[in-house]
Amino acid sequence: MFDFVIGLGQGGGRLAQSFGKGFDVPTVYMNLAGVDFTHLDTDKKNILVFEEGGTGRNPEFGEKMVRNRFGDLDKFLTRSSFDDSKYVLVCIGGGGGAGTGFMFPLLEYLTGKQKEVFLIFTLPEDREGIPTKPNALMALDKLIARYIQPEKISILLIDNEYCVKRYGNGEGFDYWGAVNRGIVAALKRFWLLTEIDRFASFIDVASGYKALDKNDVRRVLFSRSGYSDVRQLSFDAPTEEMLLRGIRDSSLVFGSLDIRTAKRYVVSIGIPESWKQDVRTLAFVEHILQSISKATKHTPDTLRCSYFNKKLTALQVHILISGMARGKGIDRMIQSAEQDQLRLEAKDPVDRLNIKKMR
Ligand SMILES: Nc1nc2c(ncn2[C@@H]2O[C@H](COP(=O)(O)OP(=O)(O)OP(=O)(O)O)[C@@H](O)[C@H]2O)c(=O)[nH]1
Ligand SMILES: [Mg+2]
Repeated sequence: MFDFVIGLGQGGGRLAQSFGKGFDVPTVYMNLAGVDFTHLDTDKKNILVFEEGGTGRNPEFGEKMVRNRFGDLDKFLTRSSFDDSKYVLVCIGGGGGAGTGFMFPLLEYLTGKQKEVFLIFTLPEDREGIPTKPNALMALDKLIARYIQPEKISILLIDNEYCVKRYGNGEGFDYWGAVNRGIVAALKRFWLLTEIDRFASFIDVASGYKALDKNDVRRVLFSRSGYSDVRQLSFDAPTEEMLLRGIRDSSLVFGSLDIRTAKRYVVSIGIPESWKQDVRTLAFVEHILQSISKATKHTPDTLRCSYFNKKLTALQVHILISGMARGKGIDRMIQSAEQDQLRLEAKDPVDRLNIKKMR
C-alpha cells in the first residue's frame, strides 16, 4: 500500500510507527524535540531531530527552523529505501508546532521528487483548546489551498474525537495506542484482501468474488484529487435507512466531507460463514452496494469484494473512498478558528473552540 512512511512530530511519529509495523514498511521520524521520541523503538539512523527543545506549539517557528536546515533534511532522506520508494505516507498530529512545522517544507520536497503522497492529518479532540485547535485548523486551511487540487496529494483527515470514542484510549504515554492501532487496522483490512490466498484460513476464497488487486487499493488511496475516507459499518440485519445513516456517520474523517462527490471507492463486505446457506444473502449484498451508490449519488470507479468469514458474527462493510470535496462544515470550522486567533491576539476572552458544534 505504501513503501515509505514518515512521521512528523510526536503524534505523527507514533502514528507512523503503527503504520510502519502494521505494513512492515521502512519508517523515519522527524521532530524538533528529541525528548518526544524517548519511547520510540527504532534505530537512531531513522530519527532526524533539529533540537529546539520543542516549539511551544508554534508551527511558524517550527517551519522556520526546518527551512533553515533544509539541506540536512535532504541528506537524512538520502537512503536507498527512500530513493526507491514511490508511495509515501506522511503522518502528522495536527495542532502542534513540530509536526505542522515540518509539513510544508517536507511536502514541497516530496512532490519535487515526484513522490505520490498520502497525508494523514489528525484534528484535535474536543477537550483540547487554544492554541492546538486554531493551529490545526489554520494549517488545514493552508493545506487545502495548496494541495487539495487535482494532481496534488491525497489527504485523510482523522477526527481524533471520533476515534478516541470508537477505539478507546489508554493511560499516560499509551493514551493514543488504541486509536493508532484502529486507524491502521481500518486501512489494513483492504490491503489484506489483496492477499486473499494467504488468508484462506479465515476468508473463504472460493466464495469471495473479485478479490482486490494491490493496485486497485493504491489507486483509491493515491487518487490525488481531494480527501480520502474510511468508513466501517457492522450490522445484524440492516434496513436501507440504517445503511444510509451508517454510511454517512461512520467516517474516520470530520463528518463534513461531501460523500456525494466521491470519485473512487472500494467496498469490501465480510459475511458471517453461517449466512452462507441463507438464500437472502446475495440479495442483501446487492442491496448494500446499491445503498452505497445512492449515498455517493453517482457511480464513480467502483470495486467490490465480498467474502465469507468464519470469525464474523455480524455483517461487516468497509468502504475506502477518495476524491471527495470538502463540505461547508470545514469552512465554518476554519473561520471560527481564525476569529479565536484574533481574539487571542487582542487578549479578549476566548471561548474554547467547540469543534463539535461545527460538525
Ligand atoms: N491520532 C493521534 N493523534 C495524536 C497522537 N499524539 C498526539 N496527537 C494529536 O496531535 C496533536 C499535536 O501534538 P504533538 O504531535 O505532540 O505535537 P508536535 O508535532 O510534537 O509539536 P510540538 O507542539 O512542538 O510538541 C495533539 O494535540 C493531538 O491531538 C497520537 O499518537 N495519535
Ligand atoms: Mg512535540
